[in-house]
Amino acid sequence: GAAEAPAELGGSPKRGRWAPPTLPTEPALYDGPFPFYRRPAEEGRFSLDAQRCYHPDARQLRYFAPPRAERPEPAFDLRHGYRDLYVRRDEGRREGLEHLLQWVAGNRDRLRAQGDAAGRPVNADFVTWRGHLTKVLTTPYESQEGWLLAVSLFRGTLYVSEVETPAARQQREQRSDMLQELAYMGYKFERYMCADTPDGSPDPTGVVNTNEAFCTVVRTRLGSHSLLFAGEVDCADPRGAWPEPPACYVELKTCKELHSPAQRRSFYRYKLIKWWAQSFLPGVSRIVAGFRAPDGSVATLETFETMKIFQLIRGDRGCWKPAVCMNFCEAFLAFLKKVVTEDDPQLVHLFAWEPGRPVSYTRHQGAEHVFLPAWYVETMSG
Ligand code: 0WD
Ligand code: CA
Repeated sequence: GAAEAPAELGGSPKRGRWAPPTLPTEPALYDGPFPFYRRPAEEGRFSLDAQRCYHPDARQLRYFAPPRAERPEPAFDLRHGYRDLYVRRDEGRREGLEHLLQWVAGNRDRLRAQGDAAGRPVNADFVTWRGHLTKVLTTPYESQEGWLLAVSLFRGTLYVSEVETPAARQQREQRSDMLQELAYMGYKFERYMCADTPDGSPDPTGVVNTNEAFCTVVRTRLGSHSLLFAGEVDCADPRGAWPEPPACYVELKTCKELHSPAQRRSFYRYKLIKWWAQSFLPGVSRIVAGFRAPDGSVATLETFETMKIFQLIRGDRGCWKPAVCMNFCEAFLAFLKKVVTEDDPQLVHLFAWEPGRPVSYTRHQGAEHVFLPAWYVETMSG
C-alpha cells in the first residue's frame, strides 16, 4: 500500500556505518487510500472478576441500559461513592499479556492453522492488546505521550506487549486526587448506563470495582498482517441495530461539557481520534458519551457511530485522517516483521517512540525485558 516505502527511508546507512532502521511517523507520509481492514470477527471472550481472577466466559459482560431521554433526569452524579464505594485495581502490578495468553493457551486446539499439525501453534502474525494498537494508530498525530512496545517472535507469531515509560510511571504514581476522581467518574458513568442482565435496569448505588473486566478477543487482518487481539468492552446492546458481537458492544466515555464550536472542534481533533481508534479496531459500532458539568453531574448524552466519525471531521482541514492512522499501523507492523526475525521468546526488541521523532528500537537478549511467561512457552511448545 501507500505506506510501504517509508519503512525503508530511515534505514539508509550513515557515512558507511550501519545504523539500525527507524520508522518515520509524519502524517503526510501515510496519506493514501484506506488500507484493507477485514471486518473484525469475535473469536472468544473472557472475564476478570472482583479479585482480578481470570474466567474463560462472559460472566462480567454487562448490558446497555440507557435512560429513555438524551437528558437523564435526574442528572447522573458521577462523584457519588468516590470516597467509600470504590475498590481500585492495584496498578502497580504489571500484568502484561497475562490474561490474553491464558485465553490463547486455553483455546490452543482451535487456534492452530487448520490441518497443519507442524505449523505455528497460533495462526496469526500478531498477538497483542487492543489498547497497544490504539496507541500505534494515533501515533502520527500524538504530540504529548510516547510509548515503549516490547516484541518477541515465538513459534511464528509476533507478540507485542507495552512497557510503561518512565514518564508514564511517574505520572501514574503522582496522579493528583482530582485526576483520580476523574478516573472514578468514568467508571461511575458505566454504573448508571449498564445493567447486569439484558432486561435489567442499572443500579448505580453499588461498589465500583476496577478489577472487574469483560474482554472480547477478535481476529482481523490489516493489509498483509493477520491480527489476534483482546480489548476490554463496557457493555453489549442486544436490542441495537447490530445485535451480533463485536458490533453489539457499546463503548462508554465521559468528557467535559462542550460550550462553544471551538471547544467542539478541539474535542473532534484531539479526543475523538482516540475514541475512534479504540472502537474501530475491534469493530465496536457505537460510543456513548456523557458530558460532565464542573460539579460532576451528567445531564447530556451523545451517541457517536464509529463508522460515521470520519464524516464529522472531514470538513476540518488539518484534522486527523483515519487512513493515515491505519496506513501507519500497517507500516509499523511491516517494520516489526522486518526487524524481528529470530524466533526466540528470550529475545526482546524494544520499540520506542517519542513525539517529534521516528520509531527506533533496541535489542535485548535474556532476562531483563522477557515478557512471555515460562508457563506459556512450555504450554505452546507441547
Ligand atoms: O498492565 C498494563 N500495562 C495494561 C493493562 C495497560 C492497558 C490495559 N491493561 C489491561 C486492562 O486492565 C484490561 O484488563 O488490559 C485490559 C484492557 O485492555 P485494552 O482494551 O487493550 O485497553 P484500552 O483500550 O486501553 O482500555 C479499555 C478499557 C478502559 O476504558 P476507557 O474508556 O478508559 O478507555 O480498559 C480499562 C478502562 O476501562 N483499562 C484499565 N482498567 C484498569 N487498569 C486499564 C488499567 N491500567 N487500562 C485500561
Ligand atoms: Ca469506557
